[in-house]
Amino acid sequence: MDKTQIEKILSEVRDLKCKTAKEVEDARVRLLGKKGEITALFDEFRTIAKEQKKEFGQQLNLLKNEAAQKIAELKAAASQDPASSKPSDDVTMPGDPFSLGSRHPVSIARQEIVTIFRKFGYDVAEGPEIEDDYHVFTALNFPENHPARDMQDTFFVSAGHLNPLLLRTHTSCVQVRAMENLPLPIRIICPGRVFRNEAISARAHCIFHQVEGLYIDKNVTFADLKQAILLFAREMFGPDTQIRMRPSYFPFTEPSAEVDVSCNICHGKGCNICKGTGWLEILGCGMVDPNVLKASGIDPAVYSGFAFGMGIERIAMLKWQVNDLRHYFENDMRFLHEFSRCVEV
Ligand code: 2NL
Repeated sequence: MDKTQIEKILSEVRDLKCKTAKEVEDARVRLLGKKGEITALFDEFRTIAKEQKKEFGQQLNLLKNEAAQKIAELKAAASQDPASSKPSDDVTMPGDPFSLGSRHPVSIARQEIVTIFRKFGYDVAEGPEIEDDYHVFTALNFPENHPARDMQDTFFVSAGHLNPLLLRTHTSCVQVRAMENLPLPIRIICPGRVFRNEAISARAHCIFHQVEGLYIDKNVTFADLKQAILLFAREMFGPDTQIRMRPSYFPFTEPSAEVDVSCNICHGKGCNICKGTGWLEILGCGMVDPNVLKASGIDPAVYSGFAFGMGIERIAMLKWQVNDLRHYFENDMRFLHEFSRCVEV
């Protein structure tokens, strides 16, 4: 046994570099394994003279400890390196499945409403969300001092001049532009987002969605309106659905009505959804006011028409018995996933 042999292995240990876990294991076997270089030195140590044992014993122990520590360090480093070790994954395996998103319930309801009216021969019209005062209020026969024109009810984008810009409070403005620009007869529905300056609650939100409809032709009567609404209600809520109309008031229609459908949950017996009445309000409607036709250049002596408007969130609440409007705006995944199996038409 000689010193240089021990020093040579020691410097080898200090310079040792391994990339992979396999290289580390090979080095461990070569140095410290049963037939390893350091193990062999320990075997030789047993045979040397007593007086040499102290000196070589210390050096051998140092070498063994340093080698073991170095191997441990290299092993830890190699296991953190993703490129190391094990064979790569089987690239021919099928990928992890990822779940498809689903449509938002408001989107499903809108699509259903639109599809029903398309079947009746209505076209879909869309328009800007930022509108001017004329197309949202003046052309729709809103009196100059109507509260909807107030800052309290409407979000203004620019104020202080004659025709300020604002966020539309209904989609009727799209229909006004259609009356100005399209040839008669007109039969359209206008789905879209609308904005009202309201406190957020279970029943109201400052942003919501509407579908409005408009039909203008010669000899359009209130009977046509009633039949259109009845057919829509039966497509939307089931073939046994009944409707009733209650007199109402809107600046843009005369006469005006609010429409209820028979409660499809208790079938008239009375439940907490219909508050014991057996009826649920779904929309407002009426015959287009002659002033509204005139404002857009249509002669009310020749043409007449009906119009209606409904809140999509409200229809969706009734259809799926959702009791708080805010669910539709919070996008809680647990709520949205409830609609992943809803079939679209
Ligand atoms: C409701 C009531 C309604 C209309 C909207 C309309 C549009 C034109 C002319 C006349 Cl261009 N009317 N739209 C008519 C009656 C009612 O909406 O409760 N909406 C949520």
